[in-house]
Amino acid sequence: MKQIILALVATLAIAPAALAHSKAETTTPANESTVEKVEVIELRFDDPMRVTAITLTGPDGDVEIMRETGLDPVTEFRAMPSAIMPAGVYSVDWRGLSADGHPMQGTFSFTVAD
Ligand SMILES: [Cu+2]
Repeated sequence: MKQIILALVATLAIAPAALAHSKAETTTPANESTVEKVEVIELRFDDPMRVTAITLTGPDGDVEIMRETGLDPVTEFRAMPSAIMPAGVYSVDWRGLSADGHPMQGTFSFTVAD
């Protein structure tokens, strides 16, 4: 029994190395960009990502966003701000599970112009 467990542990330890974890390739708005307004927030991944949490923080604190993408792994995640976003600097923080099972997180920021 102990040998079986050790073999299983070895398999689990090696398997993720064969697959690279997914990462965010590009976002909308683009990182460090300045935009007139924000109609959609998109994250594009090189491999499917299950986005488990996402927050949008602006000059007045957290902005509520509505997910269009559910909890399925996707290469393109979409959400919409639920209110007009006043001018200022915003950041998006997300967490997710990569296709290889690794927990991932990322952040990007942009400016909404006056
Ligand atoms: Cu990984």
